[in-house]
Amino acid sequence: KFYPKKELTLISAPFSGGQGRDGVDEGPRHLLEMGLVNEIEELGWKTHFDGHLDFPIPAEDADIGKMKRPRYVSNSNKIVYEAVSKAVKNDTFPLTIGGDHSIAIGTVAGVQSVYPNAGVLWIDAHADINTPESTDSGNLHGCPVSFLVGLAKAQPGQEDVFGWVNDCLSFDRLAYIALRDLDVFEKKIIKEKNIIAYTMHHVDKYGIAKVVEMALNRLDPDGDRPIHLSFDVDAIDPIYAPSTGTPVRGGLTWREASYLCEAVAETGNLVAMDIVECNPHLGETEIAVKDTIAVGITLAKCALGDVLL
Ligand code: B3U
Ligand code: MN
Ligand code: MN
Repeated sequence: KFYPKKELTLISAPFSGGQGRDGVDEGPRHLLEMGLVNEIEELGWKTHFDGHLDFPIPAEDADIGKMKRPRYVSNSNKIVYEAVSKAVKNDTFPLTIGGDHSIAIGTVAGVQSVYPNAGVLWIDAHADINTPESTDSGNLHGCPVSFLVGLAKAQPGQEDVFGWVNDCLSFDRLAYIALRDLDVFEKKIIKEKNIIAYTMHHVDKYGIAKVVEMALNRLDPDGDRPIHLSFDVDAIDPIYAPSTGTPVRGGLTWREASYLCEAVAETGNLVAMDIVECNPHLGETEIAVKDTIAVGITLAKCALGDVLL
């Protein structure tokens, strides 16, 4: 239904300003070097790639409240937003590779600008829904969802650097899978707003196939909504994807993660995908890094129809 021409725009967002660890901005280069484009093209997707996005560092970027590097994160996300919305408008599937998960402010807002009823499947160990007030770390990769759903509001007298994001996503068009490391505020808001959320407890209880089915049924009851898959590799167990900034034990297996992407591909409604938080500086061994990058490539392939006959 979507993208009948099977054309894809690869958007490289080598951005690490949403958290404190160097290296996550090297994720895209490693994904490319390991053959991402080739693998995608072998699945029949004509792939456009214009090079890595460039994110200028602002001369002045003092904290705003607890937020670290707010202008850098906001300005960079405007660039991601433009690239993603342009790709969708050109009838090409935007595959955005990060970079840390703060770049999903731009990817989700960009997809929503063209498909304002799209649902977002957020696959992550974390809910990334802290507000600028609730965050303990001040890292904006823990906050992107709060901007998208309109929970984050500039305080009186504060510079409103994220004002442009404009609550583009409603709570009922967001679904989480693989959660297992939530802050107190995040748990509270998920319950209060009745957000669709499947934790690893649900994956254990029902199995991944049932969980994906339930999540999709609630996110897209009539089966006609465009779906944006935002995949944080820390959703996957660190046994398989160790090279990431905030690994949490007890995550998805390689097959569960692959199945999830395949099942979303099967709906025919997938319109965009993000793969974020691969940090090649963080592997204990070269094999650990390679495994993590290989997982990223596998997720993209599964979501783009590999394994479906
Ligand atoms: N919830 C914590 C930890 C965290 C969120 N996202 C990641 N880590 N990757 C925070 O900093 O907001
Ligand atoms: Mn995340
Ligand atoms: Mn995460």
